[in-house]
Amino acid sequence: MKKERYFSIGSFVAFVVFASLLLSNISTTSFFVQKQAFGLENQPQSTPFPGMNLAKPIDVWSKNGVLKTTLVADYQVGKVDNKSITAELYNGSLPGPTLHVYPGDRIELNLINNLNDPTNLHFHGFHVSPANNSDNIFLEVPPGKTQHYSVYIPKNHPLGTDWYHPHLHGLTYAQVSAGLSGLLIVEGLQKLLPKPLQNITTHNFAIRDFPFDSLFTTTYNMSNTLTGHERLIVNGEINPTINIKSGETQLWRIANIGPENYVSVGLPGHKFYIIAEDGYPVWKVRQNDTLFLPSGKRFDVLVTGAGNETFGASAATHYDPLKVVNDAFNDHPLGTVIATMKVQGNQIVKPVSIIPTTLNFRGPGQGDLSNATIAAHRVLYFSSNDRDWIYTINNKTFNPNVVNEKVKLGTVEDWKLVNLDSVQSGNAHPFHIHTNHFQVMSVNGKPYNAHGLQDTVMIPTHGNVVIRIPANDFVGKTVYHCHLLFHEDYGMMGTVEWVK
Ligand SMILES: [Cu+2]
Repeated sequence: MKKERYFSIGSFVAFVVFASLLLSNISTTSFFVQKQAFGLENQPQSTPFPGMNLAKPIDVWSKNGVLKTTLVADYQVGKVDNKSITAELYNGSLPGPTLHVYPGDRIELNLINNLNDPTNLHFHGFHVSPANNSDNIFLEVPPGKTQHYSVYIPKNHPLGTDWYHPHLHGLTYAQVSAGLSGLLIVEGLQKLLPKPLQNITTHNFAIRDFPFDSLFTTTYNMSNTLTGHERLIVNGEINPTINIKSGETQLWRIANIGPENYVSVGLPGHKFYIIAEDGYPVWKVRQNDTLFLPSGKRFDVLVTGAGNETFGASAATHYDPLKVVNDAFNDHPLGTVIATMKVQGNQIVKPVSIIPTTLNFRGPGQGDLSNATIAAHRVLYFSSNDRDWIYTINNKTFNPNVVNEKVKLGTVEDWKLVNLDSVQSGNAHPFHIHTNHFQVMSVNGKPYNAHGLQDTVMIPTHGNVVIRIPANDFVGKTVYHCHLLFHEDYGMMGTVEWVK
């Protein structure tokens, strides 16, 4: 049954890289063909897949300090490209409902499992207890059962964009791929901005690949990008339109909530001002032309609609594509349009010239860890055997019954993450750890100028990253892992216990 095993992931990745290189030369043509195939010649307009009958996410807000809600994980049959697909969705929408909370709130959530397999829930980016029925990924919710989650969010919780998804070892890849993920926003980031920016319009960009070909769920192949069936979607749509006025500044929340794909995005003629990374406000605002998002990554950015002078148009409305650009990695052809910004040039807003350079945010712990006292140094070696599908950390596959690393509460540690995979393998591993955000100290031995803390970082192929992790506030056992969820399911995960 598993003849696809001969098609190793290494060679698959190599092929994708090769195919992407080819496609990068013909991106204009391929996009045109794509537009024709989807009947999108009269861009821009937001377009679900032809025949797709999946609902769009609704927004759920906390009230009086409590977010009370129910997530039902269930199958949903839909049609995409005239092919029937079976998605796995929360509450029937793709992505799942967008949950909004404030620091100090409590989440009271019922997860109803209507799937045929066990599942559970992880609150990615949350600085909360990993124990009991909080952000506990060791919980297993059997088919037909309901699990109640109570999550107490600290008053000084970081602000920004997080997300939720199943995290049951062995099934995470398949379940997230099939559609189970959604945004989880800790509100209040705008209040850190200068007054005129505190009520700006916000837009969410929940980016992921869809649909996931069921063939690949059963063969566990790396990706179905090769079928040409998979598309980058934003909030369940292909190429939605974002309205902005010339000179208007907006807050964009960009998140990669897919299971494994990389995406690098750019908005030609515009800058991204990063005010939060991985749901944590930066201490220094960084100005970027592009954003690189491996699976799990989030950026909260300020974007200002450029005036007509940038484009030489006369007081006209113009369209600027948010598109896949050449950066570290990409699984989609260069130039693929993710969303279209419609700039209304005839309604010029007086530009706000006060994009801040720093943010005043006091989160858990001490913030910038550059001068922290280091209590321990650890080294983790990441290694892939693509032929036999064995993915290890320190030569071991995941074992939920052991504790790999014990970290004392209140201390700060340096972890050197080493990727032993060859450059030819194409295996870069996005590292993610639960409960505490970390600071990147160096990449391949070069000091890294961190602008804030993060919870997801790429370990380059045949390279290394040193991260500095503070153990704040919570005790309990949780995990760190590669966020290519395929690698995670096949072993590239370890346990960490935060201890008193
Ligand atoms: Cu990996």
